[in-house]
Amino acid sequence: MEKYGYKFSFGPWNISEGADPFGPTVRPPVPFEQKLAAYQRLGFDAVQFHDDDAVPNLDDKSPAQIESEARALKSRLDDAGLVAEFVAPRLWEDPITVDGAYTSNDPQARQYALDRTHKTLDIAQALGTDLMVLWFAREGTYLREAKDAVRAVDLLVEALDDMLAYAPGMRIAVEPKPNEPMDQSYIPTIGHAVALGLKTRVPERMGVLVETAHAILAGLDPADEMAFGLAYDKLWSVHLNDQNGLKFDQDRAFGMVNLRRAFDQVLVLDDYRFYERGIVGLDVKALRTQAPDVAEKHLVNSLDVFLWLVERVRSLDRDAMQACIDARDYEELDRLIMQHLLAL
Ligand code: 3MF
Ligand code: MG
Repeated sequence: MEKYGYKFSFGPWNISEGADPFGPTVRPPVPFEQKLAAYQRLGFDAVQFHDDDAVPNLDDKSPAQIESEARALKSRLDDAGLVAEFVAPRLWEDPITVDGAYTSNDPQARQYALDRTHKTLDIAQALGTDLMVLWFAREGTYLREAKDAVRAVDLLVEALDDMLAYAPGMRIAVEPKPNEPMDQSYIPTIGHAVALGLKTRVPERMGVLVETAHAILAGLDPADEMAFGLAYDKLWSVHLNDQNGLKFDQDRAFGMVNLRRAFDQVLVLDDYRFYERGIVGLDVKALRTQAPDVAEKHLVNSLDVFLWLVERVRSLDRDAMQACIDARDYEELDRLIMQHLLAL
């Protein structure tokens, strides 16, 4: 299959057991080995990791043990012809980070978060990637008055400066999300994430990751969120998926809810040569109702929709488009885009 110079990734959590807040798992767990084998079969090049996807139960392990397990995993990736795209600390499940990690009111929780992030950075380097992603899951409030939102920004900058100093070879991409699990999350948009990076001591190693669904949950257009990141040369990764309005984070397969919105994302990514800047990451879940034998199709479908849209982007009649823009005939532009999308 023609991949137009793009490389693709997903995380092991994207082959899931289907648990949701109202019900238990509905599919048996797929062992990590089996997930690893799926990457190439499904047309993918790279793996996104949480730190404990790479080294399970890392809180109970010594630095030497963590390092050796990560190195062993790196050689399994090499054997499978895969690379690690990034590693992200999973800071939202431990009881100590119940009220936040870097911005918790509890100094012990903040220290745990930093220590854990050092381990994440060690794992990333052992896996041969220079990118760490931070999704600030529980940084924010359930009760607005419970934390000082100005101090929270200072605490985040302090934490980032610590990480940047700990691992001078690493870049950090912030993945903003406006809510869920928190009511109000700190750093809810790409504008916030870019600004946060600029407040650190090493802004050139601070970037962003745009997730489609997160932008939609913030009431924003995901293509414009990507454009803002691109304009600052900060768009280092994406989590493509889709989202049917303002509700829980659905992680639907890319383009399956709103094709035009997906087209606009591919348009901005392809026009600004994202294939030279980063890997196209997916963050998609199979529908809960799906049986195990079909619960991988959301990955292939997302990848195929992306590639079909690259073809649509590259075959777009730019002269006709420009003529509409010059004439300020946006009704005709609307029609031109729809005709092209529907291949009429
Ligand atoms: C939550 C997410 C996260 C992040 C992941 C990597 C569990 O809405 O999108 O997935 O993508 O932690 O940063
Ligand atoms: Mg994500």
